[in-house]
Amino acid sequence: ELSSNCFNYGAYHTLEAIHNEMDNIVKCYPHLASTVEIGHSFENRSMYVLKFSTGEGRQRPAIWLNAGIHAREWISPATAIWTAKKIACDYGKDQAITSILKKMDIFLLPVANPDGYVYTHTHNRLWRKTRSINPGTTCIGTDPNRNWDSKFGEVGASDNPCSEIYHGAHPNSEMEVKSVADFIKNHGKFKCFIDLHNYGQLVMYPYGYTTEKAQDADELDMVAKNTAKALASLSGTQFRVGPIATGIYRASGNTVDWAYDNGIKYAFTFELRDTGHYAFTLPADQIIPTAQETWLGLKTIMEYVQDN
Ligand code: ING
Ligand code: ZN
Repeated sequence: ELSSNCFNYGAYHTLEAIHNEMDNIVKCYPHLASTVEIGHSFENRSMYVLKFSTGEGRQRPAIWLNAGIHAREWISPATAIWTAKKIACDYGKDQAITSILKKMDIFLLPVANPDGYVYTHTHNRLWRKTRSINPGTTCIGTDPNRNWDSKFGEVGASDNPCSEIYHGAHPNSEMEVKSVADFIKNHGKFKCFIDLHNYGQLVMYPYGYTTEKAQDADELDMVAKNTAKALASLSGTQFRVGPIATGIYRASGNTVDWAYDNGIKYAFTFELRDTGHYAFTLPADQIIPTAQETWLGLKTIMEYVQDN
């Protein structure tokens, strides 16, 4: 409906504009979408989630779509908010998403690191971490993709607060990470977790903390290959597929390793466009093409998950 029409999905937006558009989507699709505030950031901003559900009352199995955990990766929240609108518009029209939402709920967190995201708009476009204070140093922030309670503080994370991959004082030291972890644990029925980053054009699955094969690696690899095929089908964008540790580098305490080790078998990380030319400052004219191809990949995973 009309209230949503003025949001330009082909532009990058402030946190406030994204949260506002989430409210607009709920207003337009009140029987499908609602918002949930799962917590607050270090600087007291809302951890604001869109929930898509067609089931009344009882808790369905669910999918978590995570975006914007790294502040500078603007294509991730932009893809996420486009995806939210797509889910809302296509429900009841597109067979795949309609059938997914008959069985499962979808939770989407467009900006998982709101303080960092705001900082990239106001101070430093290439900020990555949270904005929490580290006692004993002037260096600010923790890498929220090293702060999860899964092989915390091991390989591919730093104990130096000044590092871009600082793992934080302890697992879940970042309120942003703890909010998501607590929500998912309390819910108890998440079957799928997808974390959106850029850049690199990769579809990856656990583990990041070790080069040893995950128990479900063969199945996850098959799903990831089908996902990459779907992603490429729109305009030929090529995605490589593999476990995190060998696909990119080893990284402990990361989001999807935590999800996988907590019983969420279908745990994937996408590195969206590009392969390094524009890198984190992907031009806005690539937002919609990126979101459109990513949607085909996301649907591939979600359709597989609903049947398994
Ligand atoms: N890359 C990821 C990073 O956190 C990654 C790679 C993804 C590591 C998933 C572990 C798990 O370093 C970017 N671009 O952030
Ligand atoms: Zn990232």
